[in-house]
Amino acid sequence: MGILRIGHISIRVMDMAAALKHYENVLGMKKTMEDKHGNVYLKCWDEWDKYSLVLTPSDQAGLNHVAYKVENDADLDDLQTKIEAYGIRTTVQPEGTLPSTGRMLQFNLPSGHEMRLYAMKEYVGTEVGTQNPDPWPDNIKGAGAHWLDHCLLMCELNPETGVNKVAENTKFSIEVLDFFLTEQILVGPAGDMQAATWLARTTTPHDIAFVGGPRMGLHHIAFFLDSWNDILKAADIMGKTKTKIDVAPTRHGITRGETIYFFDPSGNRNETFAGLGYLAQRDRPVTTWSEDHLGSGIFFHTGEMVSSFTEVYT
Ligand code: M3P
Ligand code: FE
Repeated sequence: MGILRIGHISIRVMDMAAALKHYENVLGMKKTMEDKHGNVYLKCWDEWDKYSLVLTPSDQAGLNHVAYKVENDADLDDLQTKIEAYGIRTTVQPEGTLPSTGRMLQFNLPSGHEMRLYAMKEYVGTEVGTQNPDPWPDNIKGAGAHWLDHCLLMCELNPETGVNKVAENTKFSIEVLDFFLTEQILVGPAGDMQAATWLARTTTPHDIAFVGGPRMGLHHIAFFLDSWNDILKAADIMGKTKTKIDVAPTRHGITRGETIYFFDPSGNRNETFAGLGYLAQRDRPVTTWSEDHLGSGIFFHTGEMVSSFTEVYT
């Protein structure tokens, strides 16, 4: 079957204690493990595998890698063949390279971002279990995020030189990783340059997204909340905890998601994303946003881009 869903994100943080406090108290994640190198592993209450976020100590913020879970171990061999045939080198990291995790197929997207695929991660169960479960656990902290939802990677885009890593990543993700395109922003004189794309493997509007910018980087990691009311409550928590908000609660035209953007203490951008804007079916026609409607695509209410939003990232 290939890729199932996003599995985890590994990011760098500059102050582990502050980062942990943020992901526990603002997002509501729980620490499940720490390794001998000081890397900290966390999960959300509604997730069943051991971790979805790895924090690694560093003197600089940013992305180490993003990992997606495949259905069967043999998918890793199939995908390795396909990725190599496309002209991208891969390596296989043996089981245990990351704790509680099986072997990982490692490669770089055309944009340079490191991606890993794995089939096995230790099952620990959700906070409510599987036997006559409550709808939510009693010990929810902060926003009580359900799960890691998606990531958005900034990819080099330079119309002058013709470098467009958004388009390259999109082509690779569709042709080799079997993602499907749900939405795109097309810009340029002919309106045919992919400046941003949203792609899915599951039935949510996106499991990964690529946006063009001056350099590659991590734009944000997003965590799922149920409803607009949960978004309001999450913003209340950010106010109470003096969390730096980038964009206060609003709605995306693209994906129809309800959103807040904010930063962890190291400056990694987070998003709380609510509402399954629509059921993303494989045969759904691709939604296109033109350059003159870009602002509405990103922030539907104001229809205006916020410059810091695309200029600041790790
Ligand atoms: C989302 C989303 C950008 C658009 C972001 C959209 C960075 O984060 O979840 O749909 O331009
Ligand atoms: Fe997002």
